[in-house]
This record gives sequence, C-alpha cells and structure tokens, in this order.
Amino acid sequence: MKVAVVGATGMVGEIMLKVLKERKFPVTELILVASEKSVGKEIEWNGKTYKVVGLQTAVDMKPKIAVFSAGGETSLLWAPKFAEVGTTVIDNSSAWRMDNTKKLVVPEINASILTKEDKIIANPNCSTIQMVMALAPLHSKYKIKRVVVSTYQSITGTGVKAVQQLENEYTGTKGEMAYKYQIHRNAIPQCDIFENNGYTKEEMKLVRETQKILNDKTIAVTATAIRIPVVGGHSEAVNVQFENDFDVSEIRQILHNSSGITVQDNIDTFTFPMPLYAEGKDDVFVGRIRRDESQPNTLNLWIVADNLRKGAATNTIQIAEYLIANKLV
Ligand code: 11C
Repeated sequence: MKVAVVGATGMVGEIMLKVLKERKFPVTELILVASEKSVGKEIEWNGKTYKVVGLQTAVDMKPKIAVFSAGGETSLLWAPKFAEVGTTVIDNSSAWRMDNTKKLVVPEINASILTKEDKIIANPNCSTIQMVMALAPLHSKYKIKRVVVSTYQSITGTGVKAVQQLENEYTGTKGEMAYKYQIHRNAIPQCDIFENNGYTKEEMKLVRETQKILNDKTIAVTATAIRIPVVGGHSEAVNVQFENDFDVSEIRQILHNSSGITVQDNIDTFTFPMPLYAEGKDDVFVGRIRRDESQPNTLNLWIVADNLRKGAATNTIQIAEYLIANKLV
C-alpha cells in the first residue's frame, strides 16, 4: 500500500509514523509530506531514510491512502486534490468533520458506514473520541438523554509550542507563548477559539461531533474545556443521564467488554485512570464509575486517554486498517 503522511514532521505526524510501524501497517511505499520549509528534510522510518516532499509532489505520486495532520487550511485545500487522483484521505483536522457529505469515524463505533466512495474521511477531535468510546456502548443499552462534560486537557493538544512554553515556565526560561497566560501551575478555561455563543470551538466539537458519531441529534451535550499543565493525555469528568435505569456493575461489565476500553475502577486499591499512566497507550481508560445520586438514571465517569494516540494518530490508522480489511481502498 502506497501511503502518504501529510504533516509528517508535526507532533501527530510523528506519532502516526510510530503507530504505522508498531501495527505493522502494510506500507509498500511511504511518502512523507510537509510544508515547504521541511521539504528535503530526512526522516528515518523502519530502518530506511526518507526525504520529505511537498504537497504537489505527493499528489503526483498518487498514494492509495493519505493520512493528514497538517491543520484545517491545508486540509481544505489539499484533501480534495488527493481525492481527485483517487487517494483516500483520512483527515485529523476539524475541516471536514461537520460536512454532511463526509463521515466522522471512530472505528469501534461506526466504521461500518464507510464505503468505497468516501474519499475524504474525517477523524474526530481527541476529546470527543475518548468520550464517545465510553458513551457508545452505554447509549446502545440505556439511551443517553444528556451529557455534561468537563475536560482537563493536555498541552500537547495545542502543539509543540505549548509543550515548549510549559518547559520554559518550569525552568524559568524566557520564550514564545502558546497561550495568553502562564500554563505552569495554572488552569486555563479556553481550548481553541471562542464561538459567538460564548463557548469555545473545542466545547462545541464535543457537542456536535458526539451527536454525529452516535448518529443521534436528540442527545443533549454541554461542555466546559480546560487546559491544564499536563502532558500525557486528556481527562474528562462526564455526567450522563440515560432514558433507562442501569446497574453500576453492569455498566462496568459493558465497558470492560468493549474493545479499546480499559476499566480502571477500584477505590479500595486507589485504582483510577490518570494521564501520566495513559501516555503512549492506545486504550481509553475509564474509572470512578458511580451513580449520580442527585437525579434518576444518571452516571458519573472519569475518562482518560492519550490525546495524540487514540485521540489522533491511532484512530486515523485504525480507520486506514478498516478500509484495507474491508477492501474499501
Ligand atoms: C486540543 N483537541 O486539545 C485539541 C487539539 O480539532 O483537531 C485538536 C484540535 C482538533 O486543544
């Protein structure tokens, strides 16, 4: 399979390369693509050295699959050019997610909607992926009415500049700021830009993408997204109200039986998910599973995942694997 990685020099691109190797993805030819300033740069992958090429060169090479993590603008402009030459694009940006003609896919949940005609496939936002991973099996069984989510998001979601900012603040070095405020020893209640309704774009992604992936516009979602000085992954406190009542032990069992989820939930042994331990792992970790005693049919969960892996790179590569396994490319 001829595969292009667009945004190969970025944080998610690097992890995509790692995941491709780890999962022994059937790469016959690898095309590493980045912006003009990185063209010619050499990157080693799986014992071979590759030269980074520009976008047009990559289109001309007609890869079968292109995995994109190069930002919304690049994606809007270039994904259609790849699609035109027959490439199937799996895009990590927010550019195509809410486009009615594009599928928004978490393989464990809705990959079966994919067809050969899908030439641009959207990968959801990291904070949405980990939340819907836990919600989907519960929605099937108990039907979700409303979700209230508060996120505690890793600085890696912002990119290398933010990782550098925290490092600088930690060591007392002057440097460029990714955020308007110090992040070290802080919690910033703004992830992404603000929309007209007073919510951030990140918060609205949790609302809209959840409804699209679970294919249910009746699910009410409200979100507060917070950036914290953490590296390993995003954490989420999720309150879920169902139509139907449940048994907490049954919820635990359903999550335990769901592919891609690890339940870490034993207060006697102080076992619960934490981003420090989720880093580098592909699973979504769920714990602190308990009934919300303030109203009927309502549950509280704590959900943690490595936002660069299941939240981005791994989910993208899993979509590619599904396409191959089902002969859709
Ligand atoms: C964050 N979720 O943690 C973002 C990063 O829409 O793909 C990914 C942004 C996106 O800030």
